[in-house]
Amino acid sequence: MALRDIIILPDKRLRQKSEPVKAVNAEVRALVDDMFETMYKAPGVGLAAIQIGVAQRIVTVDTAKKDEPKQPQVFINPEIVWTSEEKNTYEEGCLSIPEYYEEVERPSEVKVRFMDLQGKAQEVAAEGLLATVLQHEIDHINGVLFIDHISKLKRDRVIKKFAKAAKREAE
Ligand code: K1U
Ligand code: ZN
Repeated sequence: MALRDIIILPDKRLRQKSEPVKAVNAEVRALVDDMFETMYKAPGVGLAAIQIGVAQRIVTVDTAKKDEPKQPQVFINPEIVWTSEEKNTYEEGCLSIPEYYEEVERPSEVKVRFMDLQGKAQEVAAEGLLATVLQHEIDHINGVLFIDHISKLKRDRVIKKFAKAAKREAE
């Protein structure tokens, strides 16, 4: 296992659409191990492969609370196949936009089709935090960030702040 660097806004790779995984092989399993190590270390409740610079449609999630046993979940080529009419607002964060949190409204329930680590097709019905995190991560593999769901004023402000920080670091 290896800890990977998480890429940060304004890195252009975050706007890239990830490619479907063709076969679940040893390379994919090793990448998933690295993703969990990186996600737990951050710490985060989710991670998309593109956040460590790998443009493959792979997502890891663990929404277990601190006092609960770990509940690692892997979603390969995840696809939202149903969303509820009912909406839910959650204060989201993003490991690629550190220390910025904002309320985002999304469908409160989703059904997601995906492939598991055995390459078997699966479907999950998610609600609560899992539904929010899955939508956030599936956005990542489509090059969409949670700030795309907030007002333009707030989005422009945060993009400017991170662009300035990146410029300062490059100097
Ligand atoms: O994809 C990511 O950037 C990870 C992100 C996922 C997420 C969080 C909240 C709502 C939607 C999606 C994070 O995990 S940010 C860190 C975080 O929320 C957290 C960290 C430790 C404990 C609990 C939450
Ligand atoms: Zn994120």
